[in-house]
Amino acid sequence: MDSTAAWVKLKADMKEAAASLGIDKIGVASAAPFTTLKQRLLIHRERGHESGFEEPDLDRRTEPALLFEDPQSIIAIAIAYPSKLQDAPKSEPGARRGILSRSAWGVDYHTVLRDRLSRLETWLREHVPNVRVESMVDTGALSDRAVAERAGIGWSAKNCAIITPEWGSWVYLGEMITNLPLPPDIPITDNCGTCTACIDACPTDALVGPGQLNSQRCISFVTQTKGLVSDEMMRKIGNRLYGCDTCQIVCPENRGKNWTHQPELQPDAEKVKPLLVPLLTMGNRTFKEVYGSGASAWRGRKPIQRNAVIALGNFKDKSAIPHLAKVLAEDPRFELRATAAWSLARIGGDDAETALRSAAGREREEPVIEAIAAALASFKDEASKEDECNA
Ligand code: B12
Ligand code: SF4
Ligand code: SF4
Repeated sequence: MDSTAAWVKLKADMKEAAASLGIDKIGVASAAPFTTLKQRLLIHRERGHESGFEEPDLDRRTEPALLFEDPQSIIAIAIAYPSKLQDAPKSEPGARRGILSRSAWGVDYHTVLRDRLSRLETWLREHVPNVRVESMVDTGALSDRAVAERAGIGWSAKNCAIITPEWGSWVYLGEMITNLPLPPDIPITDNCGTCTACIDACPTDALVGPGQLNSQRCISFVTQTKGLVSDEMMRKIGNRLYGCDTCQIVCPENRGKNWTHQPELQPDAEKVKPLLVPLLTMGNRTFKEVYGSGASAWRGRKPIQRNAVIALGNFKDKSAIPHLAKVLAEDPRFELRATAAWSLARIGGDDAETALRSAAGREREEPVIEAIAAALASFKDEASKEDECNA
């Protein structure tokens, strides 16, 4: 195959076949270097706004030719996922629940997109036997959003997401570098206009400008860290166990958009909105059984359990005190014990204070000793406030 018309036809046939391959949107980008993105990524790094989850080599991030011999085009795909939980169990006093972000509902999207990319590869091979491809989803060196933007999948929005006119921003992205000179698509016009709903709604002001995220302040990032979390961030995390959807939920482009046609991506309500107390003592084996096939498991169980401790504190439900006291007394991980101290103080009351005092006598690890001291000091502050009120 060598004439331009033949490549135009192949691309048209591929677009027609996409739905039957389980792909919701497909586009083609040129494989030229992403020069302006490189500048952007440099500024992002200089400002300290990276998360640390990105590929560190900015040349590899922006030059497809460093990843693939003689690249001719990049095929970008998008798969739509659900945004609404049917029959969601209620979070009630004595039975509080946390929530996983929509990006962690159903089977891990990496698995699903890799499957769709491999179907696409098979389809391409049937038409061009000597095709060469290199597929990637999320963990590859390229910026999935920059590729999708260039391939006309959607525009790069103020909340940083790629928004497609058809599916909103509830799409996962993946791509395939190829040796096929497919004609590129045209990028889509930005439709954010004067709207700033996402920037206004972000609980931590992590969106420092349109399309500019300080990842260190993004709740999605913080929920995926393994260490101790600042007091400010713990308050803002609310009951999020993994990820954050706020800047997408408020987006008018997502209004009424909920996609239920990809079978693997449909949520199990009990898993994605689980009871918090049982999570505290969930062993590794059970965690792997329940969450192992989903996208939230990649950092192991510790961040999710720490976030469950935080959520119980934020609910200020006194029935959680004995469970948090047990974490403080018995959990072998200092991050969980220190966080439990914070949560007990946030709930407050005599039982919480007693649990903290008894732990203070036993605890040997410095970060936990400090967390207990800070928690007990907050009781003192409360008591002196009460004195002032009663005076
Ligand atoms: C690191 C990472 C994170 C970090 C940092 C996110 C960020 N915004 O940078 C954290 C952990 C916070 C995160 C969170 C989330 N992530 Co994430 N993440 C990534 C990852 C691995 C790299 C992103 C990256 O390099 N960011 C650096 C920024 C600077 O570059 P970029 O966003 O890639 O590129 C854009 C900018 O450079 C911008 N740009 C270019 N030039 C210029 C110039 C100017 C002046 C400006 C303002 C902007 C600008 O345009 C580019 C295209 O949009 C990608 C997968 C991948 N390999 O690309 C997934 C990815 C971006 N994440 C994704 C998702 C779903 C999420 C969450 C929604 C998950 C959740 N529910 O919690 C949140 C959303 C948070 C948010 N508002 O962005 C999807 C996005 C899908 C979509 N429709 O856009 C991706 C593509 C994974 C995937 N394959 O589907 N993520
Ligand atoms: S994911 Fe949450 S914390 Fe991060 S930018 Fe969006 S609203 Fe803000
Ligand atoms: S909320 Fe408004 S500004 Fe933000 S991404 Fe959606 S349309 Fe754009």
